[in-house]
Amino acid sequence: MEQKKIIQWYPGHMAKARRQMEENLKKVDFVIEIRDARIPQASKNPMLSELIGQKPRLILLSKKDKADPVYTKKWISYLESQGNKVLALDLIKDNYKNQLIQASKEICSSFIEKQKRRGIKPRALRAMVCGIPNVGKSTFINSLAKRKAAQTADRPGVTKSLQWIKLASDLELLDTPGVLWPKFEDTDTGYKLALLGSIKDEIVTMDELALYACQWLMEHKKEAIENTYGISILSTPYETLCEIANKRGYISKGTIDENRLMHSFVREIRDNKLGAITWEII
Ligand SMILES: Nc1nc2c(ncn2[C@@H]2O[C@H](COP(=O)(O)OP(=O)(O)OP(=O)(O)O)[C@@H](O)[C@H]2O)c(=O)[nH]1
Ligand SMILES: [Mg+2]
Repeated sequence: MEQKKIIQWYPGHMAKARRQMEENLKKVDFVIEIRDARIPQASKNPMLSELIGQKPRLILLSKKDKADPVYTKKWISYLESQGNKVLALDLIKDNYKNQLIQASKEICSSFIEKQKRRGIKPRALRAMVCGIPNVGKSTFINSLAKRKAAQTADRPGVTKSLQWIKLASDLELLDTPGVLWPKFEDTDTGYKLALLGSIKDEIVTMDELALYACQWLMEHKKEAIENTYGISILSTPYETLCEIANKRGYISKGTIDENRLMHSFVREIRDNKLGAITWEII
């Protein structure tokens, strides 16, 4: 395997996204931070804590259906032990509106109490959704809004009015999610983000991803490979992948069709053909 490289990717609109996020944050009582349940640490938004300051935060672990349930439990306990309110969800299939309203009231309880003490009728709580690319922000908003929430046009000179989605008399969501980028603290984080789709495929090659994923699975979950492909792992990721190619018949003109092999291995991981896997062991 070639030398691991550090993945560097800082899109130009990051500063703009941050500014927008700061503006929107002023208008909400709390933040719903979506992370991918398969990589709860790597899919974290490093700037968020600094940006939200003292505002309460609800961590939503998305794609629960694609993560290993044993590790999802462990991650929830860990994040809760750090003082967070956490929900793990399948954002597509679960019906989570009531759970969400309940959790929102819990994390904003002191604010609600304060208003009551002052004799003010508590107004609807306001939240904004944020997270790194591809974690499920739009899926979440659209499913709660029961419609395709309006996408704000990115045209210069147009003042965008904020749109709110009323979920109940006591909870409103800002319909534009905040996107911030993950921090590639180390090479592993970058590979995991790319493997699960939060970094564009052009940044890392399929060969790199397949080799990385195969090595990780050989170290942490070899049965996923062995059971899925009906092979025994070999001593290196490349040899193991070649074994898969032979088994699958990814052969072209007498040699292994590496392109097909690497692409299909990564696609099958993304499609959960190797089972529900959490790529961060806790
Ligand atoms: N299986 C599964 N897929 C999900 C879940 N949530 C979202 N997805 C899928 O993940 C992909 C990304 O979802 P989006 O809602 O577009 O993510 P996003 O955070 O809005 O992404 P950006 O707009 O690129 O920042 C889509 O293909 C969704 O269908 C989930 O809980 N389970
Ligand atoms: Mg989106």
